[in-house]
Amino acid sequence: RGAARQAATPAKSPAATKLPGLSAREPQTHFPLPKGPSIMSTALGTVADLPADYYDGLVGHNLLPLWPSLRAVLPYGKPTRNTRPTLWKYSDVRPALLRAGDLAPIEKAERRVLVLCNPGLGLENMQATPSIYVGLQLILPGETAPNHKHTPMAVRFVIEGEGGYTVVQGEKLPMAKGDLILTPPGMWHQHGHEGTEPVVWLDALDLPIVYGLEASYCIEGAPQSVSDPHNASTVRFRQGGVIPYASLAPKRADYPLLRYPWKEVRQTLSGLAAVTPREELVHVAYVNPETGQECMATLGFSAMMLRPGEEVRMKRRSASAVFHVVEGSGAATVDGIAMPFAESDTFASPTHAEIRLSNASGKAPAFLFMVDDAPLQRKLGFYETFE
Ligand code: 1HN
Repeated sequence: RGAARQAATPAKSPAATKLPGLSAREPQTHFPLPKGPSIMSTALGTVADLPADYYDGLVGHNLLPLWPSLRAVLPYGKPTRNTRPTLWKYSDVRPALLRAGDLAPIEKAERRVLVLCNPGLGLENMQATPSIYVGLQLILPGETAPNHKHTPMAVRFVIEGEGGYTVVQGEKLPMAKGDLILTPPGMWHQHGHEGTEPVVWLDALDLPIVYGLEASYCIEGAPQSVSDPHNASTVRFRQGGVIPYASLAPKRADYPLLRYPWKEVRQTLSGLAAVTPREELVHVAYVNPETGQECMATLGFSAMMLRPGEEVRMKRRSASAVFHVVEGSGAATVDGIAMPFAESDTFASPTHAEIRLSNASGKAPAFLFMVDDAPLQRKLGFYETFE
């Protein structure tokens, strides 16, 4: 019976196992297929408790019984998490990225990126968390990355170098360290570099979600010309709390602000720190200035300041997250895994994680940028925080 059971395991689709990269993803393996006795099974037991001919007959018709797998897909109390708390040190990534500058000419590569892959999710799936793709992108002086648009949304968070810029729908968005630049779904974007030193930024995309929906694709376009050299962060939304009068009645969900300068965010955090009790996290959210709501539909962006010597426990949340160190050094402990961080390091946290953050310095503040999937979870109706 046991041998028959093994043979009855549904065959993997040949296409799914042969293609490299994201295509190697095998949806069947996202939860364990019933193979034998398992504490995950319901009271009715496992596949081994079924007559072999019955099980084989089901599989032959592309059917499976739910009850042996129910606990696996719907565990009690807390979701199953394969995402591992993972730290990517900039001191490891940077030299490899600079070497890619030689190995991968931008004309051929389109985007020169090293992807931060969570080992718990399978490196080939290019997921930092189940919903969040993160890569570090290098552009060298004089280079341009061609114009395209796609269904996943993207943001850039600048790590180093001056003179880089992105053009989004004709609006030229200069990039300085710590600036957040939005590339909403379906909007044309291309990158350029007018400076003299390498420019590196972090890309965060909802690619795993959109790819999982089998809805990820792009369209190439002719180079954009800059129609708006004044990006909205310097003109229409120069200052938080004061917006163009016409924005009081926004007509539709839109993206009025595509660039959030770090200079302003850092000042805001420093101001907020002065009035935030010691045990509370100094934390701001990037929002749409017209609606006051999250600026993108799926992923959320926020920034936090760890005051000198500060050690905080974050409220446990149902969202997964990626943290990037803008300034300072310290340590993160995620579900008991300690990850000492320095400037420009990046780390991932699974859903429902216990997160502690500490600033190693007693003199200087530390600043972190965070990407999470709380906006999507809220829309799906299950976002939670726990005491
Ligand atoms: C993309 O369009 C960019 O525009 C970077 O710079 C990384 C990763 C996957 C899919 C599209 C970019 C990307 C990407």
